[in-house]
Amino acid sequence: MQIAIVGLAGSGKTTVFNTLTRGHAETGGYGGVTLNVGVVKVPDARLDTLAEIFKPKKIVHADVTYVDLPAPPASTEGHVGTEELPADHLARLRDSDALLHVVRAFEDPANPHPDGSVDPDRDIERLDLEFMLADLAMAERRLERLKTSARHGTAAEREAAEREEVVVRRIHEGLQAGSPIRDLGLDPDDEKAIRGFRFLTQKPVLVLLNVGETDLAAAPALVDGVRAAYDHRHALVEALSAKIEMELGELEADEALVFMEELGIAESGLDRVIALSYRLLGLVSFLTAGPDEVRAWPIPDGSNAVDAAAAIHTDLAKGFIRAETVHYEDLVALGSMAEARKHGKLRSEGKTYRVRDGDVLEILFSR
Ligand SMILES: Nc1nc2c(ncn2[C@@H]2O[C@H](COP(=O)(O)OP(=O)(O)OP(=O)(O)O)[C@@H](O)[C@H]2O)c(=O)[nH]1
Ligand SMILES: [Mg+2]
Repeated sequence: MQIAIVGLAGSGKTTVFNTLTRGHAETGGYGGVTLNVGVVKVPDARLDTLAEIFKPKKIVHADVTYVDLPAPPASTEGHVGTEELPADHLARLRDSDALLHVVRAFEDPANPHPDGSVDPDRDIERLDLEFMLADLAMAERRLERLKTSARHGTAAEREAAEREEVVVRRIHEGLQAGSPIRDLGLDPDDEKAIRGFRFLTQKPVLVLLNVGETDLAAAPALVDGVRAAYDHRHALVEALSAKIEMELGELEADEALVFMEELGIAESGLDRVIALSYRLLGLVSFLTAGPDEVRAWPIPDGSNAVDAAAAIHTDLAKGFIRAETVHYEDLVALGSMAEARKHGKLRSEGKTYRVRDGDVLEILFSR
């Protein structure tokens, strides 16, 4: 699973990327052009608790890949800025499963906003518009081509083309009226018909307001205001001080606590952002635990026991017999698999069992 960090130039994308990945990519060159890629472990305290019970050789977290992309050039008459990104950048953007939209909300006289003022609502709208223009151009080209393909091919091909045309036309109309695709409430069949286009405004988005280090106290009110104005589906709004988080990440744990106390902040916002982006991807984690490893496995919410088995290995899905299942809370309360079984908390579930976040599974299968 991959999340693209997007935003206008100088909004703090690379600082956020460094914070998430504990990396040291170069920041501050206004209008950066490099692409940064990093893998982030999803924090999960349950793994540590399970490790105390199972004493495994290793602990494996779920992970998410973050891609830090340069801002797209602004569109002009006849030019769609986003489409003029280098091909590999555009491919990364289209291939991402969700967007982390970084918005400048920090004041810094030494580093003034190029538009003369800090205005998150304006900046959000500007990048959203760029992505809507990119999707609109794609939809227009597609409709043009469908005009011919709807007249050719077999009956089944013509029917598929007609169905696709209905969806693309709806998207086109929505975009022209200023609605991102994520707002249209497309059903799964519609989504399947347009999956190949990897539209940008269809991806779920987490808007991250990058607030100044001295403005943290005002952040909740700012978030509320932006949320109220940003009334979209599959969209979350949060705030973070990227600069503080980056500095915190470079400190030892005890030093970090002192620094946080000085700043008057109770918790690091970083784990929250990672957890939120995980949720944004529609993922939940099931867990496996044994003497070799304790591990979190990401699966789409709604997956069944065979999907979970397949996430581990295709052989487990092919030869699936049943999934011995206990919920994390029950396992920890009872202290061992044997106790969980004794108390009737260890259940045998079949193929169609819908796996819940925090289920500890042991897949039984035949070779
Ligand atoms: N004061 C302050 N400065 C920040 C904050 N976040 C980022 N900056 C500064 O803003 C400048 C731009 O940050 P970057 O992280 O490079 O922004 P970017 O979006 O990656 O920029 P480009 O890649 O050039 O578009 C750098 O000088 C950062 O140090 C913040 O929370 N407070
Ligand atoms: Mg950058």
